Amino acid sequence: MSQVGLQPVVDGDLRPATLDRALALEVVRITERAAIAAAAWRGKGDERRADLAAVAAMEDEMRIVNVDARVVIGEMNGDLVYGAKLGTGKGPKIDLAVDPLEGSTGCAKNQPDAMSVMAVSSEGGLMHVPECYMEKIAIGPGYPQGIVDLDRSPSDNIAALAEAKGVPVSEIVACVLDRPRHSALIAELRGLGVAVKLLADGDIAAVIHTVNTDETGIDIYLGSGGASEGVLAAAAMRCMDGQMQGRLILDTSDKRARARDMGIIDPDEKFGFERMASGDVLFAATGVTQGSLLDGVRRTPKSIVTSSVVMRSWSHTSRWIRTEHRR
Ligand code: VTB
Repeated sequence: MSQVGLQPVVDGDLRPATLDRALALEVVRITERAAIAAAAWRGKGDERRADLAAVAAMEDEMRIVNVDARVVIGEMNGDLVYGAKLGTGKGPKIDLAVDPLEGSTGCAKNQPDAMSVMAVSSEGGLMHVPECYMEKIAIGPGYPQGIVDLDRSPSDNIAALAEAKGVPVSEIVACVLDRPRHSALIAELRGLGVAVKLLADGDIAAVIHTVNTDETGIDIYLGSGGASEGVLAAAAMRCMDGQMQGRLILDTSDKRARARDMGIIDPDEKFGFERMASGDVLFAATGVTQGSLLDGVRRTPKSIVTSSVVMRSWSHTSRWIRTEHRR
């Protein structure tokens, strides 16, 4: 069922919808299946097997979906690598960004926030990125456009954000991945009096959390994380309101060459989420371990319960889905 020509009900994306909206449920089925497979490896100390289980489940579930899909953001190797073709091949051409197990370390240690993630777009609607880091900045809705920018210092961005929010800098909460490469950033933020929330993993969820500050307490996401996770977060941001920028860290000639092959000519270019996820987009995630965004997979004697979110850029809807799967 195509919706070309229709208008979104509320405050949505006025570009034509090109994805069948029923696909939203298919995508959730896939992340649910991958999350359940990965959950069997929670706390077993084996990231690789947890990841392989999620990949195999995602790939297997895609076999019966009537789409002609190609992976544009995928795994380093295996069935979900860049360029892999998935689906029955009979339906519409779509592009996929997949992270079957975001936070595999957290899954292996049974720590919070591991989840299975997938974004779908019309063909050409998701940016291709090489395996590298991406500098990221994200804030929620309600601020003037461009109030934060990767070209400004963290201090300037925080000052502008605090002023726009009408609070002292000491009331701003910034989320940053807990990595040695962020020590200068964390010191700068703490020097300003910012409350820094350090993450073990999972910057897709952290970017999403900036959109809902009243519930999460998080005002801003800052720092570098995986480029693939950046595109997936951008797909979620396309479906919500908020601001996000990303810039690839192309610190070797090899990465710059691979980026060029993918159409990124200027290695210093900043990308808004609109550029990283420019098509009609769906974003879905299912919790593996208990998390701040989603509950983890829960097993009862009779069923397996999953918790997911699926978002659509065209209508700007976010559906929170609790599914009971009979054993
Ligand atoms: C982040 C985080 C992911 O990778 O993108 C991070 O969100 C970046 O890589 O959950 P480093 O671990 O090298 O910092 C993950 O941790 C997934 O591996």
